Amino acid sequence: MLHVTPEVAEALAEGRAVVALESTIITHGMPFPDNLTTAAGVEQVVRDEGAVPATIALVDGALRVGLDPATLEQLATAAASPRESGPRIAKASRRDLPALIASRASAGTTVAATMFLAHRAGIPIFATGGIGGVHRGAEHTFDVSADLDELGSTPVAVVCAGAKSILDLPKTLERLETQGVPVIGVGTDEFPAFFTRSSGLPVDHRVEGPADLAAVLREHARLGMRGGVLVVNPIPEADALQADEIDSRIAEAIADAERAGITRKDVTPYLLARINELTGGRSLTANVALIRNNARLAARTAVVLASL
Ligand code: PSU
Ligand code: MN
Repeated sequence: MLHVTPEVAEALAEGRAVVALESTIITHGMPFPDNLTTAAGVEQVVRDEGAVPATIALVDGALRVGLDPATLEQLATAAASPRESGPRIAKASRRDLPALIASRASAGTTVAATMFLAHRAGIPIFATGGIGGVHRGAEHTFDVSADLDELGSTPVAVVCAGAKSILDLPKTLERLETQGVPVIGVGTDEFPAFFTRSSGLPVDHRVEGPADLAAVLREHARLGMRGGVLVVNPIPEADALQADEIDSRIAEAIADAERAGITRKDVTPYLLARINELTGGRSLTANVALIRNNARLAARTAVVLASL
């Protein structure tokens, strides 16, 4: 069922380094044209490190692993705009795949859906910006991203910059602990808060770079563990935002979402777009920098893993 590009298929068959990349970040995470330049740039970062990028998406009912530039552009130009009443393209978490395939739809795949598909394609490592998690107020709404359950059940390493404080980070970490997901800090003792390097919340294990990280991933694989590994890589110092400022913009965005009655799968895309507006685009610049930083780490780690 997977349409894997010849480049990705050959790399996998030869045991070379491949890095999976998600596509909801393109369709629902950033505005056009920044989404397109970012997606293409991130693929180039992976290539520059000697690995093969495999961006995963649903295109006209086909599950694609590896996208050509024209398809990347097709997804990017269909990106949802917060100014429109409804998105022009679907956001597919794992559970959305069967119905969207049956109706020949196109969709960006979330972290959960991308992990699920990467694993089926045989790709053990995946880079993104931030994961979904337990939303603030989840004790009332039960809004917990399917990303966390996928991390608990699918053996793929996800390299991210932590999670945005649109989420309840302590509860997100509790959920990961319950699910048996190792959270590995790279060059940090703290769980990073996406736009900032620290959250005040400790990670249990720290590594310093790709070689140490690959060793952890290798042991995780040798143990045959059921779920994934969450690798948290803080945003580079030079690109980080001021904590007090971004926290108040995030609080405003959450209040706006409540006032506008945004619920369910629209919550995260709405908040990302609103934060971008409220920061005058500075959140987007930071977002691009941290994704590139994560893609670099994932590619370097994939190269070490391929050599083991
Ligand atoms: N967080 C971000 N950027 C993103 C997303 C989350 O900082 O682009 C996207 C990812 O694709 C993630 C999804 O898997 O949102 C989570 O959505 P939900 O909260 O509806 O599960
Ligand atoms: Mn949700």
